[in-house]
Amino acid sequence: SPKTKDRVTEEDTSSSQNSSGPDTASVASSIQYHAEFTPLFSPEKFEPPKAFFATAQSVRDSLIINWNSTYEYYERLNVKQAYYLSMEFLQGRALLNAIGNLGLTGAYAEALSKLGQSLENVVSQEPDAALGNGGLGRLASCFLDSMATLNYPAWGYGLRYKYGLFKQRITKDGQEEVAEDWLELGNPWEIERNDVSYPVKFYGKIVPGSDGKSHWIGGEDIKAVAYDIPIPGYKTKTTINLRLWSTMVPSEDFDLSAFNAGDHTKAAEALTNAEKICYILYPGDESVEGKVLRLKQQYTLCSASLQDIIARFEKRSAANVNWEEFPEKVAVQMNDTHPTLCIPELIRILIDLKGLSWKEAWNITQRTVAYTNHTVLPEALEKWSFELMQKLLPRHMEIIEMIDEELVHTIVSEYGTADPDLLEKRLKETRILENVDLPATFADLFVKTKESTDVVPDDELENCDEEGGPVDEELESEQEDDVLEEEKEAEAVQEPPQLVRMANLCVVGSHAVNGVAEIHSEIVTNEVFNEFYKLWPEKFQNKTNGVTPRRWIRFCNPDLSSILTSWLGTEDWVTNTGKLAELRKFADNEDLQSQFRAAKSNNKMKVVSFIKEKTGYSVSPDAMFDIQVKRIHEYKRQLMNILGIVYRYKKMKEMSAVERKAKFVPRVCIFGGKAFATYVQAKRIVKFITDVGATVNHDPEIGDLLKVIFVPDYNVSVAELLIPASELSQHISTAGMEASGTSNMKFAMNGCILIGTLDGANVEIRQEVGEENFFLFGARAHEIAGLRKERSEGKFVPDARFEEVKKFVKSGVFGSYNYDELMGSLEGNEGFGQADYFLVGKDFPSYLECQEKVDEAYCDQKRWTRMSIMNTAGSSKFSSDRTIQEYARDIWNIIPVELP
Ligand code: 4GP
Repeated sequence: SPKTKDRVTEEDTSSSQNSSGPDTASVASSIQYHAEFTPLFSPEKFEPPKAFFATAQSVRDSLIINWNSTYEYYERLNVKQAYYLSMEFLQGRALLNAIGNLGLTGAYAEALSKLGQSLENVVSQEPDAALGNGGLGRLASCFLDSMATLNYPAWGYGLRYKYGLFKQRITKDGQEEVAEDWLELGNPWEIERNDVSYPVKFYGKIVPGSDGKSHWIGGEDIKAVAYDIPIPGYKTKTTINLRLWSTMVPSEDFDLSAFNAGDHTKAAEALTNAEKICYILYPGDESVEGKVLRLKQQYTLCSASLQDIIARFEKRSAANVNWEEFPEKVAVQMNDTHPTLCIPELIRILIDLKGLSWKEAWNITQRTVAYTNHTVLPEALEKWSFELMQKLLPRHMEIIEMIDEELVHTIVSEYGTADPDLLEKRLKETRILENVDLPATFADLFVKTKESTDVVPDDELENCDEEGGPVDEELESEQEDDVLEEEKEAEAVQEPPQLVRMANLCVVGSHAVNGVAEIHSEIVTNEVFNEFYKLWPEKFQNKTNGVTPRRWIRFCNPDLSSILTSWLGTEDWVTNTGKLAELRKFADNEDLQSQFRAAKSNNKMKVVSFIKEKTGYSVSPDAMFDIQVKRIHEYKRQLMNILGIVYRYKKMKEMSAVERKAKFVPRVCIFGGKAFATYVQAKRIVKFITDVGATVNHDPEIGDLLKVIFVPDYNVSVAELLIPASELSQHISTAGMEASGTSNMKFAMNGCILIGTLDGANVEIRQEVGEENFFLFGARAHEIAGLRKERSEGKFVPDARFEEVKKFVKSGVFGSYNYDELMGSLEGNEGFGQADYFLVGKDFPSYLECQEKVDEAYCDQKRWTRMSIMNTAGSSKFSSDRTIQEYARDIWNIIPVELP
């Protein structure tokens, strides 16, 4: 974790002091109280880890008071609430944010200093809560901050993973993953709610009951227990809840007799099966075991959250529960397709447990649920094995089949059967079930379809107890093994797999579907879900992402914050980023310019020491800080960035020292980001970047003219340190592939200039900050398909510079690692996959030319600083407050409720 030394300035601590809050003395005594009574640390000393824990617990006391008042008030008013369901919340650290939002930074800084500690040091003890991978998870966390700040009655629901996203170590072989035990010392922010738990069932079978309802019996039962994390809003009493579920086995299911008989392993099996659901985020799903586990995770999140939401609705309705009113009290937002099972789960509960009809349940569900799409990458649009789902969630599959049948019915009646080919194409695109026969009522629609997709009859149900009583226990415990066996066999036979398309289910079951930037929403309607869009255009919306200006300016960049407050004459910009636009009129003011430069330079100094500490490299604070930090992915094209650097290095080497100095602006090129553990090509890219760094950084001819740094273990806290220090940042995805991006917004807010393609939110950022303040290059989204075709047909004529750089890499300048496969991916050679699918070769020349313009602009510091100011001034649209207001107004239909 980064050093936070000097991050909380004098100005910062005094300006956010809340006059009505507790004073320094009472804060100090609360910290001391917790230090004394926390059983986690030895009593004698008050060392930083203990100081952090005691401080956090003392802050939590204040949060709980507000959190209880918020909850009671909502309960009393019985307001409509929105629930944001997400498999990921990338919260980062909470302490600085919490005391900042409470207006208690000053009081805590002083109290800690009286106790012999510095706030900076205490803050840096906190491990990042990394319950997410990247953009989608961090977005969820920004949204929570905005919901609370804007006083919206809204909650988050997620899973409490025992291990966060892995820690990344960089070794001579590249990336190494290490488990992140973020709960090792306990989590001072959470409140374990043993009184809030729900049963969750897997496997088993469905039997009709004498009451006419379907009963789901047998199978494996686990229990989901709530852990609550209070989320404070900025300068408001509103404190909302992030409820995370942890899984365990119900106590009555512990096999005491097996344990006493000495079969400890058998007795512990159920325990482990339940607990492992919440071990890690995204367990590898290449194996069938991994797939089962992921599906169990997703269902646990949906089932426990919906049971909880329904219990709250029933409690608030008291004696007269009117289910028709459910969508007027509840909005459920599915963050991507991971919580898709909300749809069949809500229907199941309403029909099987509450006695509603199919029609009523379907109508209520659709009015309640909405879906956000975060990616158009086909591999990320989840598809689950039909058979696996049928085994694991038999009732849900019945419901999904019914939804699919209704969909077929809708399409057939909408378009008729006059053009069977077109109809078939439409059904193929929209159906929830893939490679599955049409429902029986439509069996004769296309004879062709019927013949080619005969379903292998499932004999499993024949094994079930005919009477409908509980199935033999042994048989039950073998069900999981059966699934694994059958899946493995199916894989071996290579039949077209029968699949459930979760994204299609989301679109059909939701009343609103949104993309996360204008260009992405267009791709969603024109390409990804075009058939659905033609059917229900009114469902589709755009909600351009945003980020919270509290964490991403106010708290991470105190130097810039005080400049903004003094030039704008108010601190209101923290909640009303529209104010930032007023900065435009001072863009050429010399005083503002020199303050902007001084703040940047101070932030760069912190990064210089951080880099030294983490990598051992010394970099010059006078060089341009050029940063690309994000998940490592081929479409994000870190490869193009590093090849550009290699080209620069080669040119430098070909020149005399004098020429070099005259031609090139000194740069520190910083990379950071994690590669998914099984994504081999991404890991090669990490290795390549570190190899280039090892050569360039030790080249005495080059010195401070060029340094290449790979910052290990990029996470939220590292971002909070790097972004304020950035001067140029790279958002260079193949056009049409990055849904939005959110770091681009954080960089722009912090006065960094972007180099990028016309992709995702770059398009809107460029519009807002002005074309002249954005470095644009590369092919446009609408050209990509044609270019790929051209490329794969061998018609692409590579630029000489591209050929030159590849040859240089292959010559072995960067060590003995075999880069054939990495470089091969740019060629389309036999055996290396598709020909440069991400079009690095195509965009490389315009990228290099654009980088020359960057150097030129940087040489004129007045012009550069103006551009930097214009980026901060133009970033007002990208506050998550704006995004959340749009969701609240257009999708959730909720209004702010301010506590008295
Ligand atoms: C990400 C997208 O890749 C990114 O463009 C977007 O800004 C972010 O979601 C938030 O909307 N997607 C994911 C994912 O993180 O897992 O699909």
